[in-house]
Amino acid sequence: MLSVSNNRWSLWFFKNDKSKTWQANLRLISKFDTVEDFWCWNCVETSFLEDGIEPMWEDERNKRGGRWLVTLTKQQRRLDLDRYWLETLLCLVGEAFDDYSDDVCGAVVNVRTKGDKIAVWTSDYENREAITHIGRVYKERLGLPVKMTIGYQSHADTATKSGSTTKNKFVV
Ligand code: MGP
Repeated sequence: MLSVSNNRWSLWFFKNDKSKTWQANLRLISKFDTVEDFWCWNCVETSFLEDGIEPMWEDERNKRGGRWLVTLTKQQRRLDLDRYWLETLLCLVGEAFDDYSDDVCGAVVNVRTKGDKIAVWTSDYENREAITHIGRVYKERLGLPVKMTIGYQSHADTATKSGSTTKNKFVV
């Protein structure tokens, strides 16, 4: 739910885990001064990372990691961006990736004139099993067509790329 107090909005998520108390299942996702902030129209980048992880390649949890990258066409900003970003956040807070949720460091949205991007960052580009599971679940949760592929790239490759694209380590 979105709640408001003192003109600040808070986004809360409720995870239905019967083994926990109702209050323990309620999680504060984030606070925003305006609802527009949440939808990121006024900013160029929004990151949603686990507490203690900074949204940069250099962070200890990211430096051997990489990202599942979803690239959007210009038309998709209007059609899909909000929906994809919300679904991405719900995947993270709801630990949608089962036993591999611990590998997930966070998610980042980049709003760019050349085409927006949404990515899920994970901590180790050598964890093939975790990465492919996360990629498959993520693709399904976004409702991407089976024939559309998404790629996983290591941050090391992204940081040292020379051209405009980074080679994929995995594809689903
Ligand atoms: P970007 O903002 O992730 O993508 O990186 P953008 O703007 O779409 O550009 P493109 O390169 O994908 O076409 C833009 C630039 O910001 C990078 O080339 C880096 O110089 C810098 N940068 C981005 N990130 C995520 C990092 C980071 O984690 N660490 C450092 N040091 N620089 C970064």
